[in-house]
Amino acid sequence: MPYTFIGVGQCGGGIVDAAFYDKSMFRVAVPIAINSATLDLQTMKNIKREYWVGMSRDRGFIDGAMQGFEHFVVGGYGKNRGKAEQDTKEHEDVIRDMIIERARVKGAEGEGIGIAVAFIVYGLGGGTGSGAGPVIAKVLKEMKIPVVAVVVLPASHEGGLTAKNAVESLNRLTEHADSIILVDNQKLAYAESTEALFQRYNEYVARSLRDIVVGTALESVNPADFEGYAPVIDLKDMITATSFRRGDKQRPGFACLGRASEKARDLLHYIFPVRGYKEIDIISLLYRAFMKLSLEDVRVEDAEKNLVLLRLPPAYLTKAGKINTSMAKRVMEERTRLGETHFGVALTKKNLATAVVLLTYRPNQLSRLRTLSQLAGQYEDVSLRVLEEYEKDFVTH
Ligand SMILES: Nc1nc2c(ncn2[C@@H]2O[C@H](COP(=O)(O)OP(=O)(O)OP(=O)(O)O)[C@@H](O)[C@H]2O)c(=O)[nH]1
Ligand SMILES: [Mg+2]
Repeated sequence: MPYTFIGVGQCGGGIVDAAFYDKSMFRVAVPIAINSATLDLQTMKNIKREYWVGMSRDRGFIDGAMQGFEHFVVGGYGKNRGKAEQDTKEHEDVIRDMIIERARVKGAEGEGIGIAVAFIVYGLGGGTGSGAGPVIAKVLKEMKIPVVAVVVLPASHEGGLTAKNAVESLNRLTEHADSIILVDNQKLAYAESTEALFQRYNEYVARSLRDIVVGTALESVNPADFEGYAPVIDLKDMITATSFRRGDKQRPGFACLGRASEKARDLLHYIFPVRGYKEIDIISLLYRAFMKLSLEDVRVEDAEKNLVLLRLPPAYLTKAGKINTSMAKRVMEERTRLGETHFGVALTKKNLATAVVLLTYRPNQLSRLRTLSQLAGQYEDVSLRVLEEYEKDFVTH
């Protein structure tokens, strides 16, 4: 099985659960939901018990199938990041074996561990995810598995402890992840009921990730079959687009994502499929994705690098003029400071044209990281290391 999606804690579990709503995800990836509270695991709709890993305060990691699971996995860490980190470190070997076991059972035999890329997903502000997440990223890296971290920034109003957890967790994660994709709860801060919006936000993030993973793995184009400009990209491109390499040093970039979609046929034509593919303005689709970035206070044109994956019904690539992919590429190229755009087209069987963009920044460009670092500093004497050290790390000798 090429990929694994590891959701840690309530937030991480929620996003991974939403990603596996589409069953085709199970064909390309193994889900793993790690949590210290059975109740949270039970709220998931698509990730069944066989994919659960419990965290018990006195027994470490426990397989979802174990007798008495509910009895041992209770309570959570209640925002105690340090304790969750410590417990994970103590039982590192167990979680490593569980990951290997799960990926191997589901994957092709004899292919080693068989994980081409691991996604680790969690909320930075809590205890379980923010404590265990970076340790699990380290375990994955030690197995030479590329790690894409999808992590959720707390909103500023969530307070000092939450910001401190986020800063400490990011400090550690930066050492191990290849790329860091930020989802910012500040985007929901002005809404009346944040909790109710979590699910919709999780679905938005999940759809974007799914487009990239399913689009590149299961529905990639064969450029020779199409008239239009339809380059193929894969998850390696995604990691290149969301990390920085200078000399022999590699550092995770800090990326955000955006997604927009549009019906490819209107309802009448869909019911009587004669012709009916309407023209899609791909540029406005891109602009709509830019309007819905997962991070507050960023400018599209400040991104160092970017990536876009368009998913289109095949008809759009055969009939000339339906979609101008070269123009879309130019729009992206005009919005990267390093002049590095990764542009890909994939197919979909759905009645939808979608654009997913990833925009990658250096940490110093992101005011949200500075705000959280300040908030954390007011709570305790901590700061976000990457804001001081990231650029230094890149000075070549
Ligand atoms: N976007 C989003 N954010 C969430 C969700 N659930 C929690 N959060 C945010 O994530 C942070 C808390 O993380 P949780 O995932 O609840 O904590 P945990 O990892 O379960 O850790 P514990 O403290 O042990 O419960 C807070 O900043 C919340 O705002 C969710 O479903 N979606
Ligand atoms: Mg929890």
